[in-house]
Amino acid sequence: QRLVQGLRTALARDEMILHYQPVIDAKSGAITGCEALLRWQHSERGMISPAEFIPVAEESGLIVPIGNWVIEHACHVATSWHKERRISVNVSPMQFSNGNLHGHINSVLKKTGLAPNRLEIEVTETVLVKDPHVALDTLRRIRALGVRVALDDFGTGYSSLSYLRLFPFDRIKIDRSFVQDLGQRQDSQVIVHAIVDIAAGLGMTITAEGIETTEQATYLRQIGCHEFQGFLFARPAPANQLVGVKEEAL
Ligand code: G
Ligand code: G
Ligand code: MN
Ligand code: NA
Repeated sequence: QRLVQGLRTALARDEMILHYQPVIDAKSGAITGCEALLRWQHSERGMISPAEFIPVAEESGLIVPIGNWVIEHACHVATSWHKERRISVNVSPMQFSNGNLHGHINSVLKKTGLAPNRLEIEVTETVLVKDPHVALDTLRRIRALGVRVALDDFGTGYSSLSYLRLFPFDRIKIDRSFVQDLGQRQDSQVIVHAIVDIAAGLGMTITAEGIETTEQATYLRQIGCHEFQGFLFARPAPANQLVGVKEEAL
């Protein structure tokens, strides 16, 4: 496939870039961190979405070197930010099974000097499905470094609640499909409220993602959601174009 060929040389050609989307405190509106989101600027096809090329990178195994680059680049950029701001990085299941994820993170932290507690790894529960023992061992080692671990896209998988018992996540991110239904569907309101109560009861921080309306933000704040992320506040942007959060959104 042509995409695979292009992916093989994308890093060497400097075609991979990271955009950053701010995450804000639900009460104060202060930026608490940013999520790094990978973009591929293809020489002929222009910007290709990760939704298109991440699956190809996973099938071909190229996600391991690309994912390693994402971690190193994101940590390097974050060292120039405000000392309180966190950088969140998405990690694919294959990075757990192939390659030495824990060792790579450790060496990147040493090399960049980023405080471990400013790095957060976002995993989806698919990481835990494939090989739970290997994944849990790696997650524990990463967490032992002082790095935070978040469960991404929460609510979209199969047995989400059992994963909350299996591993002590620092944060859960409520999937945007729930957030976007909040105005239309009362069942989504009930489910999101329950997720927030469970996660808070377990001592986890809750981030809602995909917030696009003030009504969604108001409801989420009211039920005790801690942090917000979404187009309402800020879109993903290159590091040098990161601007403040839209005041009128708060
Ligand atoms: O940014 P966007 O909405 O286009 O991202 C689409 C999907 O790609 C999301 O599920 C997101 O988690 C994933 N994604 C974005 N950047 C990365 C990355 O650096 N690594 C991995 N594994 N997935 C990513
Ligand atoms: O799977 P993950 O949660 O990592 O995906 C993050 C993706 O969500 C990114 O591709 C980002 O562009 C997208 N995103 C962020 N905020 C919003 C939003 O408010 N609305 C929509 N539709 N997508 C969003
Ligand atoms: Mn994510
Ligand atoms: Na998500």
